[in-house]
Amino acid sequence: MQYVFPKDFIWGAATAAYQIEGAYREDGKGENIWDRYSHIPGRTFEGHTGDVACDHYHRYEEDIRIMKEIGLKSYRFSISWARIFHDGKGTPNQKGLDFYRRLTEKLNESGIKPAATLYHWDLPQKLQDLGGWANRDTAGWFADYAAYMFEKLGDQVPIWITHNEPWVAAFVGHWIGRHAPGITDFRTALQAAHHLLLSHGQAVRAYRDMGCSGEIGITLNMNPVYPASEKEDDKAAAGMYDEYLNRWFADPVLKGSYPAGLMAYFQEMGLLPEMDDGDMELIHQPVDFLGVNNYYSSFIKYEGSLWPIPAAETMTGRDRTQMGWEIYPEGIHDLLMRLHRDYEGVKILITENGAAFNDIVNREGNVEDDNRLDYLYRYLGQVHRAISSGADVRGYYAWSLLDNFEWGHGYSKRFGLVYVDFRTQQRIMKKSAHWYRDVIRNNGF
Ligand code: JJW
Repeated sequence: MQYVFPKDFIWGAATAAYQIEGAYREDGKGENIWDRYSHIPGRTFEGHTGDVACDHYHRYEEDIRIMKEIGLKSYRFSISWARIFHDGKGTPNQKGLDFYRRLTEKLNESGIKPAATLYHWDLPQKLQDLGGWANRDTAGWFADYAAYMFEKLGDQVPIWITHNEPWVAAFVGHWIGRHAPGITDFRTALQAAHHLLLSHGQAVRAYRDMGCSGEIGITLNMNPVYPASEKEDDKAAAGMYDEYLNRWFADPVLKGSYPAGLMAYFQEMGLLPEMDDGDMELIHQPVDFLGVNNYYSSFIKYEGSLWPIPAAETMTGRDRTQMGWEIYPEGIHDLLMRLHRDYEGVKILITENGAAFNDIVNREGNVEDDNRLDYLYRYLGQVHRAISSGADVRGYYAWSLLDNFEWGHGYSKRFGLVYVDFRTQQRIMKKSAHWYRDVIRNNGF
């Protein structure tokens, strides 16, 4: 074996509630912003929605059997807030909670550590009607929901993640407008970003105050950022883009401040969000780990006209996945080393990495996804290289366990280790899943 991983390395796979569960109005679940958004004509690929998705709500036992077959040590999933609180707050819904009790008890019986994400983009619609993440009160409602989950599920869940990719929730949801709630206002996005961070801090504080014994962190989408050329303009644009994409969330959580360059720039443009004294202190609580989602790298060129960030991603001619994301395995190594250096030995869980490809079921009923296997092989090789150089990486979750609802792309992008036939709900372990099983068994490859 070329790559042997540390003892007790956490081998996992990840999913999210809206992307797999279906059962969108069963057992007292309330409407959330993705239910609303996906039903608006033109918002998603061919009008796809998460109404049924992988029907995991009803098929979770079969899915856990597949996880056992792969040999997963841990399974990362998310909790649908509107299943627990129909309106986001108020009276809890016992049936919703029961589902996550059944799921996590079964996982533990199967020797699979549950890792629960509290917010994976599916805000209860009733809270959106009150202003959503642009409303400061939403942070408090999130903390109340989080505390309720810690109380009811704390005995089953050893790993908690407050938020998944708040950058995407804030900026793709409120500025680019390609995700729910589909708002296109930069100031709103920056305010939402601040409240997402604040809600993280409040939830972590609740976790500590309740004396919970597990670990808690936050998951950020991060790309290593490189200038597209040696030109000074491109270097400056890359620095700015890095502050925007990576540091806008990582610095407050891990250092207690927004990055200075972009802070000054937003101030000059009159875009700074409203914040209270003490917010930063609350956001800057010790976390037990940083969750990192990485798929690709950003090669940045200066783009004078692109408001408000005059920097744009460019292509470098490398092979791409079906998402159009270039395959650059060295990027994850560079990212991990950078985090290790700039956030002084931070403990990292890679909470997502993976690739979408146009899989087909062959005449023998198999899915021979060599392209995905190759992607995982090369990225994991670079993760190993970073660990060998000192990065404190404790685990790796492949995105995703199952093919699922890829947001605006609907079911047209398959990220799964396991193929899902969305007409019959048949599951087929792809070649990559069989390979991953061997990797887990051997703790390396
Ligand atoms: C959208 C960029 C405009 C998911 C996006 C940027 C602007 C054309 C995969 N991670 O399904 C989406 N994923 O739920 C979480 N990572 O807009 C999990 N990043 O587009 C996976 C990035 C992403 C994105 C999606």
